[in-house]
Amino acid sequence: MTGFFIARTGLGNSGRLESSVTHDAYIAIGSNLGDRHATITRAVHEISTLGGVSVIEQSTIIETPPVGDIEQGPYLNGVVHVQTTLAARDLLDSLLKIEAGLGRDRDTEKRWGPRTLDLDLIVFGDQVIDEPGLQVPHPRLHERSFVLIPLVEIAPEILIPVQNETPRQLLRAIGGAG
Ligand code: A4P
Ligand code: MG
Repeated sequence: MTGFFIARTGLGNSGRLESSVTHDAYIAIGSNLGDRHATITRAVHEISTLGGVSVIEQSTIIETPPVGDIEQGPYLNGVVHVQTTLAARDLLDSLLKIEAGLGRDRDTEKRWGPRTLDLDLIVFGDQVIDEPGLQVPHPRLHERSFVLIPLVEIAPEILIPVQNETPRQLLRAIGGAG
């Protein structure tokens, strides 16, 4: 659900302009390098301390076989539900900073290769955004069981814009594969 009104507009403690509208957003977390559990725990903690962001629920963290052509170790994956007064772009910028702070180095890694931490903004209320550096809903969300399984656990019936289907329907459509 989106568009929930709270009576406040102004600068949050992040210094960014926060609106009076709260959005339900879902963040997918992945890690397959280093101490995966510790990294994910720290990432969720850092998300919870962002100004204008409240963590509502976290899925179970599951171990998943790596998807893609690159040979790499298994991932831990999960999804976090937040409510935020930030704009999608500001939330993503904060997530990219958390990734960097927890050791992710995009200069040395391959696309879809191993990473200490991947934070993807997969859903941002009912918004559809397709801009350089920001696509929401995440364009591969509906193909990825490592995203859909934890999303189904905490939000089985939300409507995913563009696909116009629920996580439960999308997971059933890929038969748990992908
Ligand atoms: N960007 C645009 N939109 C978004 C968004 N909604 N959320 C831009 C996050 N980032 C977004 O991101 C590259 C750029 O995408 C960012 O700078 C941002 O501006 P990235 O995280 O470096 O890209 P990526 O993660 O390599 O690619 P992508 O497309 O997110 O792929 P996936 O699907 O995350 O694949 N196997 C298992 N089992 N578990 C995994 O978690 N992950 C991948 C990565 C491959 N195989 C996996 C897993
Ligand atoms: Mg990513």
